[in-house]
Amino acid sequence: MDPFDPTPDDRFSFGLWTVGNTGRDPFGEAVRAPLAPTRAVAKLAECGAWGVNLHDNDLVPFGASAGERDRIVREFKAALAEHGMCVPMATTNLFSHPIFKDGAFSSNDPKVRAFALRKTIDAIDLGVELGARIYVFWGGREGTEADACRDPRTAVSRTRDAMDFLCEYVREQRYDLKFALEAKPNEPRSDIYFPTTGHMLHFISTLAHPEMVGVNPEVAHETMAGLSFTHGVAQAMEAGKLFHIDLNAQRIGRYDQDLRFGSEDVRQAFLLVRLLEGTMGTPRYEGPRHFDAHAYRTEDDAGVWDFARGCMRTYKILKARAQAFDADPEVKALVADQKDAAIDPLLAGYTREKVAKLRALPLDPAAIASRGLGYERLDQLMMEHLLGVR
Ligand code: GCO
Ligand code: MN
Ligand code: MN
Repeated sequence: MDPFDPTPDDRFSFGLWTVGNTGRDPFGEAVRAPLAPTRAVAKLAECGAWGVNLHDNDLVPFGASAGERDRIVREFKAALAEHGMCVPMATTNLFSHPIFKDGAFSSNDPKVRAFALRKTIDAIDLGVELGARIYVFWGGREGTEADACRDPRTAVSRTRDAMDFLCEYVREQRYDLKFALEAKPNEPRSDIYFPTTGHMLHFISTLAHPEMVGVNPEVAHETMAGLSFTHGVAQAMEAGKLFHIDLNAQRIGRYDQDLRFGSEDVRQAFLLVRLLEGTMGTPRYEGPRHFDAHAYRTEDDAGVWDFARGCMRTYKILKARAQAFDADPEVKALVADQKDAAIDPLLAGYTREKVAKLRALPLDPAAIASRGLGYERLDQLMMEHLLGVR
């Protein structure tokens, strides 16, 4: 077997909306036929994926009757069982229907907010019925063009009300479910509230049940904001808040491209996989590796599965490259932790005595500053591992 072929142990997942993307964009019609959810399950399993995620309406069309819903869910569950696939994550579509044209939880209209809350409660029930343990919130329409329409603080507090309400619902139902908040700076709105993972991390600390809520950072979204995705993910991991992740690729300064994982900015993709896999000897991310991306509009059905296989293969290739990089003795020497038994204890845990000791340390700024750090060599070693010559 090819070592880069995905297996269920890799915990790779795709949204129904990703492989099901029909290629519609603001300038053109669909280029691919809609993909039946049951076929998505079969094909993803065949490609080596482990899980499939969904919005409520990816599976059950908006406005379906209770009978229709039950039939669709029954058939979907049968497909999951037949192909050994699971549903690790579920979410709500709070952006497609015109009722959400000015947001869902942040809308000025209490009727819209009520509808959004009710729709999410039903979608949580659906997700839990399918076995989901993570519930994602992406507020695509929660933003503005005409920014005078509301005090942005109101958007924050209304979102908090909704999150607190829904956390209580989950607790009361005794569901084993955690929430993961997904930030995005813009698109489809001119500005979306909570534009980055950092904004989300702080917001979580203001909730009634912060322990139930983490983040779902997306490569494309943080990159659109011009930020280092790896740094954002690292901060979430350090805070114990990386509950889920949306992997794809994106070039800075563009619309949300949702490209095949690793197909742009291979360095960032490498550093991200290195972080998630803990190849530096650091704690590993144990959650699903979810791809929120889609095939180019140039592709037919076969191209969709090339896309899906490509996401997973690139992840595994980068993982192998990261392992080799961190096992390289020259790299190890360059990144080795510097230890100083006399100084290290002075740097944490404030006491008045430590201030005196810090003042008394013989530190020669010019001598310290004159030392080169070898980062040119380090970065070149990374390039050589990445390019496969080392
Ligand atoms: C986007 C988002 C979405 C969300 C999805 C799940 O930019 O369209 O990334 O794909 O991830 O709605 O919440
Ligand atoms: Mn996105
Ligand atoms: Mn996403």
